[in-house]
Amino acid sequence: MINLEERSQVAFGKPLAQIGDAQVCRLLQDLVREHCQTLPIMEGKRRLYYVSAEFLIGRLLINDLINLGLYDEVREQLAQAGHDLAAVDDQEVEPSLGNGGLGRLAACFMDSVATLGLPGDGVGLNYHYGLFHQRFVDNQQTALPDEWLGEQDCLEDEGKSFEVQFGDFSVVSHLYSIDVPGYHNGKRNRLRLFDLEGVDDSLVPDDSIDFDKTKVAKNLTLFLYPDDSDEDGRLLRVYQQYFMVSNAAQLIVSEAVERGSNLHDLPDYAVVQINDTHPTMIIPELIRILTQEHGIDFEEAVGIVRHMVAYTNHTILAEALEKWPLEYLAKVAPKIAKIIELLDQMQREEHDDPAVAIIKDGTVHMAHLAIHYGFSVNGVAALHTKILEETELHPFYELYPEKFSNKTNGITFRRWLMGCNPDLTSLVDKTIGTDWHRTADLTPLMAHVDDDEVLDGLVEAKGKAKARMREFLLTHQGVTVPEDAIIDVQVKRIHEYKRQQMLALYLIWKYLDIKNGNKPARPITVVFGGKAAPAYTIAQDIIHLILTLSSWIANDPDVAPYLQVIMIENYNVSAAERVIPAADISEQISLASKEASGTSNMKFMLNGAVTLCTLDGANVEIADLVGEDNIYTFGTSSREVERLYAEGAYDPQAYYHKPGIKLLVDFITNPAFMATGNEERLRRLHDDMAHKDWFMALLDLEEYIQVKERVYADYEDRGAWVRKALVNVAQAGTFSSDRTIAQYNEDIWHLVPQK
Ligand code: HBZ
Repeated sequence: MINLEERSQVAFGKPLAQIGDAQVCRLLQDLVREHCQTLPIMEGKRRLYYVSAEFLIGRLLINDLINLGLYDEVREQLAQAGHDLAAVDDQEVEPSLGNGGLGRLAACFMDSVATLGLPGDGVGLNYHYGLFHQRFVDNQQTALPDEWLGEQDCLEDEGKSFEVQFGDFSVVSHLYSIDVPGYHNGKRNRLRLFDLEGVDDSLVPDDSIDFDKTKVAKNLTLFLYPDDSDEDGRLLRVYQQYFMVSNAAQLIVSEAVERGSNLHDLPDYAVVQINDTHPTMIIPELIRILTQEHGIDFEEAVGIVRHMVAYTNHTILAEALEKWPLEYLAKVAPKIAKIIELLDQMQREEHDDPAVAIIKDGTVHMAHLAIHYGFSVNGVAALHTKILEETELHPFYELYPEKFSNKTNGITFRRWLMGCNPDLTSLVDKTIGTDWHRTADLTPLMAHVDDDEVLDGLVEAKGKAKARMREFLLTHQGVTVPEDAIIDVQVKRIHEYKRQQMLALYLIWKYLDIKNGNKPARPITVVFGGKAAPAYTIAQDIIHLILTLSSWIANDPDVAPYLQVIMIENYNVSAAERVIPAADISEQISLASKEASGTSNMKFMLNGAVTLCTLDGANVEIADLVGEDNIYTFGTSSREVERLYAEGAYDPQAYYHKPGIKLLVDFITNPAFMATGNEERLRRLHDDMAHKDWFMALLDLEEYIQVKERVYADYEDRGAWVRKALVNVAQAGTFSSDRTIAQYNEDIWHLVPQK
């Protein structure tokens, strides 16, 4: 059917065997685009619009080949011509449209929505320089513009534009889209990204992400999450959010009208899922359009919108719950500010509880707006939803119990097993057949947990994945990982609640233990990866500690042969696809109650890593599924953590002064160590840990050290370990995003799947 040889001749006048990886990549991108264009767009009277500030989609090529059913054939034809698909894939520049878990979740969801044949698109912004490109200089993070767009041609011009009216000026948008083909179903949806007409890339210097934040009419779609540590930055975020939702709302209304809506029946035509609070202003914006542009009266418009918008909460951290001064909204979008005031008044007439007010002291609580005027609120793991209902959002739960539900997150197995781990995929296929490609049911593997052939196969597949990771780390940043090393990984955004600093303290302990002559049975390689928000000082300090420790250990000949610390530079989806398949240990060590779900925990499990975790987020569900023999759990319970916060009862000093802990924390400021790093950063981090430790790393540290030692020891019982790994793979099916999306559709969206 496909003939890459011929395509190579036509495009480059050379046989396939004689063109380079970059040219092969171009051939395949053209192939994928042609195939996508022949697929009809999913149809349906009622459509989903999944509105999100982020879509962390990763490279597209392999996922698209899999979904289009071209993967095996392409791989074979390439192999015959001496090309390796993974090397070709490395030529693709990864789009930079997301930041962390929330953005990656949106990408997995788009894949699953298309795969289940549901008519629904993602709607967001086309950031020219994305989040930022992370570089390490002097063991510190520097942030550079991520110039992904220049080298991309995955964007299709939809030829649509809308005007967006701000308080003092107006701008025009332009709509682009990226195809999202369903898995083997011959249909597609789209990720639809609005850009700013007249956006000015020249505002951004080559070597930094500082730019003039006041030139709003030219900078709106330059960066995701521009620095909000000053007022210009915060205002810019509000401008961006309004630009996003005004475009989304205009798109939704115009498409509904095209499909026959008279707007009084708009909820029969569209459902809007808002990914966290960033798109909340779509509520007043839809009301504005219905009332001011289509003459529907205010109360009816409110009623219409109330049946359209559903909100997903991704965090209980107070500082991440968006609140904007009403005066910002009044400046950016005065009509929207007015409507929010009216909605606030209406709400106050119904309930006079200040805890559920939308506007308090001149500040707009975006989540409150979303809950009162949306029809659905969901958390992203069972524990998280329970905390929302019982604690964080309890007053709302009392008012509207019927709006609340849990939708435990999931991941697409197309990318996170079939795409990134070909050897494990073929082992699973050989062992249980290929039904799981559709159903995600891997439990038939449970019949093989004592089957030596399968267990040996798993060891072999892990070995090959490790070889690919070693190759990646060597070319990406010139580090050599020992062949027989145990691979222990914590990759995620850098945040105090995720407690990368606790793993760093363990590493200090291990370093000292090895110095004292206790040599591990085999080399240990601990891999970190993640970006820190440029304005988040302590997170930058944590990166600096990790990088300084990494060099310190590498330069100590007594320890280096046994312990290695690597921090991946510019950790992104592509790096995740290399590292996760290779992991033996999955570090999920957030302070219990703080990680809403986590999704890398699911990816690691699916790829046969064993989880070392606190009982937080979806870890709780993983532990229930695999059973206590196949997971390592530790740490203070979420209930106890909540009590400590409520009573102000945690005193880090009490832990810091324990001799075993003080030794580790003080290592950070010992003069010899500090001389190899940045004194200011290390002192600040030391003092923060000793005196504040807001996320209680010291509280769980001793138990963490004990459990980690047990994990490494257990790893040496290779038979028992590999069995654990297989149980983890076998039980991962629950975490398919196809399951999650089926639940969203069943309980919230009610879309009719296309046959
Ligand atoms: O969403 C993450 C949660 O931390 C994680 O536990 C969960 O698995 C994942 C998917 O549900 N949350 C985020 O990634 N949140 C953000 O990145 C964020 C960014 C800017 C904000 C607020 C949140 O203003």
